[in-house]
Amino acid sequence: MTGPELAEAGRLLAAARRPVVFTGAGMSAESGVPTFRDAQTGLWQRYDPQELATPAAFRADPALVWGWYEARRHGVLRARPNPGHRAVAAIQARLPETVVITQNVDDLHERGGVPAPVRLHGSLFAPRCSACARPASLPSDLPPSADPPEPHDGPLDPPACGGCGAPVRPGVVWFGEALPSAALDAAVEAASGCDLLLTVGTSALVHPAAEIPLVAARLGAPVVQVNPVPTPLDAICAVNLRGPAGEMLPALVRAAWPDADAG
Ligand code: BV8
Ligand code: ZN
Repeated sequence: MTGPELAEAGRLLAAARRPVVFTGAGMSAESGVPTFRDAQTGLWQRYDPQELATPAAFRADPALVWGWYEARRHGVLRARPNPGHRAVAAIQARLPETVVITQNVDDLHERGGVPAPVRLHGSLFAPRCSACARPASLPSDLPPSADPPEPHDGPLDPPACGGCGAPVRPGVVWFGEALPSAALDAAVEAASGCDLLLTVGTSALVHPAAEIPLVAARLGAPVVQVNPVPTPLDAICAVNLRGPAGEMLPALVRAAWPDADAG
């Protein structure tokens, strides 16, 4: 994609001082991390992610749900940030007031150069006790230097809490659970004060996260969307860049700052 859309989006980015970059699963698709909409693989094909990602599912079958998250965590360990993640880091390097807000539970923004994204839905790398919330250490797969562990594909008993002995759970926000208030407050504050919101790779169907771009639009900030397909956000966007994040974001950085290294 070249042409007017990219030029216009580049102009908006070059003019911004306090942009927000809001990301969803599509941001990590080109790193090989399946999106929520993508079909599940292996054993997990039989399960609807929205059913597995609930407190009820964990209560009913902790080993099934823990196994699913360990399979996803191993998948992320084998993944690498893509040029899209690095372009987001390049934007933040150029505009230090940039706030990156993600719905993703992978750690690819951090590995791609964004040290502290606002995490609305938690992380695969922050397990805690399901009873006393005591932080738990990650199962010692292998030392970081070694090759990532073989893909895990099946139920796995969660470790017991070192404090109270209850099952450890993944540090993610499940459906029906409240978002961490500090993260949600930081996201709403950033969206309320931004002068551009870039929404990347989200279907904007999960709430309250999906309201963040609306907050920015309601307060007059231009919204630019990167997604290969239309979403409910199309109508509020000044520009829709129809393509994959790994290609569109580096192109956008080059359009905004022709001299820039897009990361
Ligand atoms: C709550 C962590 C109450 C776990 C996740 C209002 C209206 C309707 C429903 C609700 C509402 N308010 C609340 C609800 C219920 C529910 C909800 O939103 N349901 C929806 C599904 C209808 N929300 C909740 O339950 C929330 N909690 O409301 O609690 C409460 C309040 C106070 C006190 C007590 C309780 C909690 C929601 C969080 C759930 N956890 N993740 C885990 O990961 O396992 S959500 C999870 O799904 C992800 O984090 C993400 O947010 C979402 C998936 O969405 P996307 O990231 O957008 O990904 P998706 O696959 O959908 O789309 C990918 C997109 O990328 C596509 O558009 C595709 O075209 C595009 N794409 C593909 N490839 C590329 C690409 N784009 C660019 N480049 C590419 N290469
Ligand atoms: Zn405990």
